Amino acid sequence: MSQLITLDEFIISKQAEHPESTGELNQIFAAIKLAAKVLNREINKAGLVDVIGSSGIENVQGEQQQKLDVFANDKVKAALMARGHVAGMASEEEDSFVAFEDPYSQSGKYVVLTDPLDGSSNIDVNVSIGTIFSVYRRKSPLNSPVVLEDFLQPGNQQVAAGYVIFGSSTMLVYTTGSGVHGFTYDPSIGVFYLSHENIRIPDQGQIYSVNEGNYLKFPQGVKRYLKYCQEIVPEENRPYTSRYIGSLVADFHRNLLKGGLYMYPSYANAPNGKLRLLYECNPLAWMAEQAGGKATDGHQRILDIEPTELHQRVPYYIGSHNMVEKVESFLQEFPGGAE
Ligand code: P6P
Repeated sequence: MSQLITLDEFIISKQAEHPESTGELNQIFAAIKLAAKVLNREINKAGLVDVIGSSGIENVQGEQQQKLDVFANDKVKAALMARGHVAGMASEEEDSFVAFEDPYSQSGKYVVLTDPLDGSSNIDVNVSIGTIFSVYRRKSPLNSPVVLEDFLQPGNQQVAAGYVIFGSSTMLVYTTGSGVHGFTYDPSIGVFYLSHENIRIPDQGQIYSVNEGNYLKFPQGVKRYLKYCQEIVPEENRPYTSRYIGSLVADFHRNLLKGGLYMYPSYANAPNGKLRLLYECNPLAWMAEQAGGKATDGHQRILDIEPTELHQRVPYYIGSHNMVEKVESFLQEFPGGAE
């Protein structure tokens, strides 16, 4: 019989392992948890109310903002502003970072970066989507507005990272550097219960996730790796299985639990791939490493990349340790671009 441990109780119990932490992170998690509950309610009735479809606005990424994108961004922002420990936020849906102006927030030690609703193009077709978050200590002095440098920190400086996945059930999965832990939401009483303590990603998996529609544009190493995955080698459990949901959070979550590799390579008209370093790649990369996996841009550790722009993109290979190393070996052996 598994115990009933709530997210709050678990975080407090973990705090005992980090006496230096002052409970402020709890407040940030409380904000994320609240936003997750509000989003869960809206997403679960999306077909019944006017929150489906495009807002008619193009975001800084050049992508059509979905109505729920805007709703999610506003709710995450409002929840974070209300708690004071967060001095500012950067979001996929905001052109620049948002400095929280009230004095209480300006005394906050942390900044939060977020993709408030990843995979939003799937909203209208009822496919899993997610919220990704990444927390840093600010570098600028307390009691002053945050500055861009507070957000342009390498992923190895994160103090907390995680995601909420709105799928067949709603889960919050996070790390603060002491492993990766998953909590499942019980909407009947509005509580997240510990359901996946200390998640470990298998070193080797048999699932690869990539948009093979881009195959002809991929670098040679990726093409060779995909052929490797498709070879019939029963003793190595090949061919692998191809699974691509089109929601990074959903593909990552399945690969985290079962083992697998997610790839978004660079290609001709996307020299840095599609995914954003600060609020998509870094948080999931830390979680992958905390669970025993790996995340690179094909050549270097994602968490060591020094950011230069808020919305910069990077090629992305994340998942089971041995699978990331395998695709890296193909990229090294066949360095050519698309032919
Ligand atoms: P494509 C969603 O827009 C996203 O950022 C990820 O969640 C997803 O894995 C990827 O883009 C899908 O991109 O180009 O394959 O449709």
